[in-house]
Amino acid sequence: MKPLLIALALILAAPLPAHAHPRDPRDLRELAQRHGIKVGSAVDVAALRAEADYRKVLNREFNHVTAENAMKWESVEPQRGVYTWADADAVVENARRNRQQVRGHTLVWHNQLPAWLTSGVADGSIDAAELRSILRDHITTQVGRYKGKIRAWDVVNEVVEEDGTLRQNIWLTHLGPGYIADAFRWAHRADPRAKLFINDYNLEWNQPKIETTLSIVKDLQSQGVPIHGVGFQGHLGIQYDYPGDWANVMRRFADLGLEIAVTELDVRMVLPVTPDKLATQADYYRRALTDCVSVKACKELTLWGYTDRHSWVPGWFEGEGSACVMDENLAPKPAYHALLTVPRQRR
Ligand code: 9MR
Repeated sequence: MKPLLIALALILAAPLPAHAHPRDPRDLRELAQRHGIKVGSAVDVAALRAEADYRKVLNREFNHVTAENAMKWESVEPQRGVYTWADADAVVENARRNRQQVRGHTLVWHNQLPAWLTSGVADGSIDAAELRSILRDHITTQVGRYKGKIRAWDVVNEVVEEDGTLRQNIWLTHLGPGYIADAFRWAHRADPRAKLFINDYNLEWNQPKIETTLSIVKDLQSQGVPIHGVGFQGHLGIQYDYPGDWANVMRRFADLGLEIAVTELDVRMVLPVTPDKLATQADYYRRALTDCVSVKACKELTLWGYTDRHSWVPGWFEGEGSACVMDENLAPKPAYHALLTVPRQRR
């Protein structure tokens, strides 16, 4: 044989490394397809309306979306009885046109409540009985409005403190711990097909929070309350260790029959950005997706925004930023490419 042919034969005969895929996905939609999961992003409605490039990349890359702020109570009912659905509708309508499923965020939370509600509770003009009916109406109205259009709802958000006690919010204080079960029941009544989630941050690693959240889920299940999933927000930072036990934590919830979602993934860093930090960040993103796809019940991984042009991080953590997979110009960062290389798992 001619040397050239020998070389060719050798190349063709060489086995692919075990993890190799014929071709890595081209974008996040293809990545979602490879793994059989949804890959989502939080949506900034102002950007969705005003920025054609933001809109184009959002709709190209993602098959799932969450309104970053537009479905929160202060956004949808800024004055009592005055509903402002335009922004939330815009997210849902854009999703429909672009074959994206939607996570509803969020029905019961302690933040971004309208002032009429918090001040009414504070000055005593809204008593406990009225507060309970206000919450029921809110859930019924909002879930009912989007019936059939929201795949999954974050029904309760951040209801456990870091020390594992129930969060002292207006709901616990005035309605008692039963507000959690009530919220799930009301949401289920308004849209029986929507998947109903409990959602929290630091649940990736915080032991007291994990144990309490597990016992909330078991308690709800034992009462026959419809709860279908747990959301791990996944707000990570490279200055902290990666939560190495995360996949095991996911499995503990999956063992209760819950669907798992990573609902708000981002990986911040202390500025300035360096190539080393970007490489570490890429590794954190890669590991988060790897953890999700190693657990059969993990069906969604959503980024809390996909571009550093619109990220909550710089406004909340002084001196930190660059938490997303694309930069301000929507250029993919190493983290974006790292996600694309995660091999498919048999699960
Ligand atoms: O990203 C959201 C930011 O624009 C808001 O100002 C902030 C107000 O509380 O909420 C941010 O989103 C939060 C989410 O709703 C719940 N988990 C934590 C997120 C980051 O703070």
